[in-house]
Amino acid sequence: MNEFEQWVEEATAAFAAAHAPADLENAKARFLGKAGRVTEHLKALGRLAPEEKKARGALINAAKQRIEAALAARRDALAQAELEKQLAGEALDVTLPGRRRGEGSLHPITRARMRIESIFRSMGFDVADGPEIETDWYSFTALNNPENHPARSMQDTFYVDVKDAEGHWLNLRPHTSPMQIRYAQAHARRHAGRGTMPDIRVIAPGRTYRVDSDATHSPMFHQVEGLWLGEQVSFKDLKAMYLDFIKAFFETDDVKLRFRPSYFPFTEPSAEIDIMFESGPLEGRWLEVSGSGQVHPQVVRNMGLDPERVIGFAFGSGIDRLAVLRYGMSDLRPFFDGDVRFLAQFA
Ligand code: 2NL
Repeated sequence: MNEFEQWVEEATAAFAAAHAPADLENAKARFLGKAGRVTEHLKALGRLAPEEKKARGALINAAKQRIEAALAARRDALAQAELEKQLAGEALDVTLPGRRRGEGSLHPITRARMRIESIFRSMGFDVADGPEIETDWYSFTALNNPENHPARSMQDTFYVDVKDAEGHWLNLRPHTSPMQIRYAQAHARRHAGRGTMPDIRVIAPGRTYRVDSDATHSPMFHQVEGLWLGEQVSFKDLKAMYLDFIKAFFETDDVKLRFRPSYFPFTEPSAEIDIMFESGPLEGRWLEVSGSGQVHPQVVRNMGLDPERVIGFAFGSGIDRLAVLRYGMSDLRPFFDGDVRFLAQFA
């Protein structure tokens, strides 16, 4: 191996040993830089005779070109390696499954309420809405509750630290009846002074509050009340209508209904409504599902209507209780615990 081949060999080895661009530039300087080996020898040519200078110069230049070619090849190799490293770091595995966002769902009580609303709408009932913080008159007086009735006590009803125009504490409505009183009043005003008035057919679903808390009572619960008033509305309408509702809600015709005498200040006579399934998991047991009764004449009067002309019934059922029965639960508390593992089962 001659002197020049030796240079090329050494330079190629030095370039191969460089793994970073800076190392490569240092290696380059040792051969091609101002004080590098090739440059030193080119400078030394000046001291030679013309003949010798030409011959040796050609050999040095040939070696220089080969070293430059080796340098360029190594630069390309390092750049390519760097690019591949970068691409590997950014690689996407397009076969991985996507990250799903949970979709959420309606609360089972909301679903039960919406079911109840659509069943009653299909039977010609309107759906009322109204405030959860009520006045003493709408929650109690309009409903014929005497001044000393226990429902008015702090033991039974939640009060708000604000007084109404008559100087009574506002309350968290203990039933949804106030919405029906407001609805009936508006209906009476709209048809005042006319000979006839269309029947009032309305349900009032929503949150209600009582000082009560155990396996079957929550301080916040949901009620649906219904009201049907007209000139010829009787208990047989209530029985047929309520049985149709139960059949639609529980999706079965295998169910019986019975009335049991009861007492409420706002109805007279009053009755509990029991149902019994004749098949399925709840078969053979009478289940209490609602209070009901013929609306008390004083309550009809408080609605702005004439009890001599208008008669009818009202009922009040617990939405939570209906949902507990429909979903086969033994306890209503899971509805209010907010545990998504329970709630997701209804999605
Ligand atoms: C119960 C009792 C009942 C009513 C609610 C009512 C509403 C108006 C007038 C007359 Cl505006 N009555 N509602 C009537 C009877 C019973 O509910 O213990 N429900 C769970």
